[in-house]
Amino acid sequence: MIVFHIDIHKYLLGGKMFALPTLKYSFSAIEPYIDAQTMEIHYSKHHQAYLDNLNKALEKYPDLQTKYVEELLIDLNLVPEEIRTAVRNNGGGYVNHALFWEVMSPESTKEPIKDIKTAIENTFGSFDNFKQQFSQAALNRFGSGWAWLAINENKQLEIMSTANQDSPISEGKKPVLGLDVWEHAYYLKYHNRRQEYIENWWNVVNWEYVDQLYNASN
Ligand code: MN3
Repeated sequence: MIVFHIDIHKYLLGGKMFALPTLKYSFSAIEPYIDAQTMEIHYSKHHQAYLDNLNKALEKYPDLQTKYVEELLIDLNLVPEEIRTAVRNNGGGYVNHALFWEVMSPESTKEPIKDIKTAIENTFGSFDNFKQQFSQAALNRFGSGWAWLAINENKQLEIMSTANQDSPISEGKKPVLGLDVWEHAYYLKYHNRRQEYIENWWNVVNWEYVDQLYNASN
């Protein structure tokens, strides 16, 4: 029995087509770290496009529309071959971004709190060590992709990175924190300076939410 994330699978609206999750803060709320124009384009154009293309791919498959997106991603071999790549890219893009908006907040505590704080310290020695390793994973991702903190098969925290819109879910892991390092996530403000984007991003991490997700997934 697979236990899904509470806050991702709510985006599936009772057997209807998938919908764009509500952004809980304004486009300018996490400035100056992420600028309003980037947020607006990222959410209303990029995320919308992943959603539209996911829905389009599933048009001929009403039985798949009633599943959680995570169920489609967890074993892509069960998805019909003709839409497998579309579901991998757009289903992945859909859930990755749904998570990304949630793990950011204008009211960041700046540092981990509660259980996720303890878990990070136990696994990585300190928050600073973790931050360094995670940032390196984000920096080293060649081309487009994501850096993740995920819970692995042994219920251990693990830093990982995926290419394109591949989800850790497809590798049997449960993401609790993700950083989008596609150029569309930072280029307007940071141009080619991915490292600066990554450093600044730590100021907006919603550790309250990451802690909830950690507890719900563990
Ligand atoms: Mn993106």
